[in-house]
Amino acid sequence: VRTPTPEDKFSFGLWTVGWPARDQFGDATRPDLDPVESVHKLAELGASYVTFHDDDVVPFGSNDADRERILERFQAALTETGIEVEMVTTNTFTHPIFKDGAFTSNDRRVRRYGLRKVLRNVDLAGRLGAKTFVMWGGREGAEYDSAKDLKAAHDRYAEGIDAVAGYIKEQGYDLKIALEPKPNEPRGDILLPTIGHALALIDRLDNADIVGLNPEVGHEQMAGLNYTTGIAEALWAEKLFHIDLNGQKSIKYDQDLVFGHGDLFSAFATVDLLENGFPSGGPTYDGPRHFDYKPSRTEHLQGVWDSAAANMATYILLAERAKAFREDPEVKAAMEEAGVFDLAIPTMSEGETFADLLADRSAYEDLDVDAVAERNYGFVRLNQLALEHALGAR
Ligand code: GLT
Ligand code: MN
Ligand code: MN
Ligand code: MN
Repeated sequence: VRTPTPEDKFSFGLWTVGWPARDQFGDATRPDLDPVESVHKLAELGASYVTFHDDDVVPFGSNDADRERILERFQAALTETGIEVEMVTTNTFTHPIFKDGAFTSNDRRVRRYGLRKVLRNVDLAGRLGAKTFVMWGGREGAEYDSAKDLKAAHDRYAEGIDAVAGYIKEQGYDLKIALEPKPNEPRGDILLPTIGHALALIDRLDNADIVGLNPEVGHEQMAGLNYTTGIAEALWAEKLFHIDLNGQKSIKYDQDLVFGHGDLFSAFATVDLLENGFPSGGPTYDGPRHFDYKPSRTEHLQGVWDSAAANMATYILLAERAKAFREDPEVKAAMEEAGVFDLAIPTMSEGETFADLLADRSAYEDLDVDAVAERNYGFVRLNQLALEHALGAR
């Protein structure tokens, strides 16, 4: 596999490689990593960007002087390596104050504290030149349906997001918000569980223009959904502001595996869409290829860096295979036969009235329904061509 270049736009959350592998059932299996060391190591491996939560770099509760000193040292590492911060996010889930959520906690004191913590980090995002501000509301939810006024919860969620967006505009930052859906874990049920739910809420915001999505592969798959279809809808709605790539094997706890180490063939389709776009054109994603995974608990530091490199290698391989797939004349012919390009033709002609449609006997009265029904679409053959390309057999 070739080595990554800046054109690949690879990006890593500092909380990914920095996870000391403490889980629900067991203690940490690795030492804490110094974010400065992570920046250097990721730069060596070929990444171009890092992302982080406030608390990943500056320990929760640090005073202003300590915070400034830590940030200056961190910024020196960025300058030294050329690594840029493309996205910043806020941790509103670890400290016990957030046990009932931040923007949707039943306790107004928590909501106001959460908003302040987020705004503080929006300022940091502005200072570091980040383009995206991710909001993953992992604690915004409940275990019990009786625990929340769910109408009020959606009001408060929308209020909080609109407030952050309004602040960004007031300060004049070149920053967009990307909401990250997840169906459950750590809460029993999380608000905005999927891409579709989040899109529906965004539509009703006052500041919808700067609010979009950061969909994560595993989070959609935890809900049994197709990630590629999900990000396709976000692209179509011009709301795919950022992505979290990783791996997940079916509906179970959030695995955060290396990209491609879950549903590999689905990962192929995702990369094909990201790299090559829709078959008949349309909005494309040209933002960072951001990995949000966890190096497995069995791995020590060598395994951390091996797994970071594995995300990028897998993406590069799939991008090469997806390019070959789209360029193959046999594939183009199979897509043609399958009607893939015909779907881009509007169903009613330009300027056609309902009267015209109703008068078109060929569309209904004279249509040989049984003959049309006999069409062979050839989707299986097309899928096999995709699989053979994905496996490098063509
Ligand atoms: C947390 C979560 C991730 C999100 C991070 C951004 S926080 O690690 O599990 O999926 O992307 O807030
Ligand atoms: Mn996850
Ligand atoms: Mn995660
Ligand atoms: Mn994520």
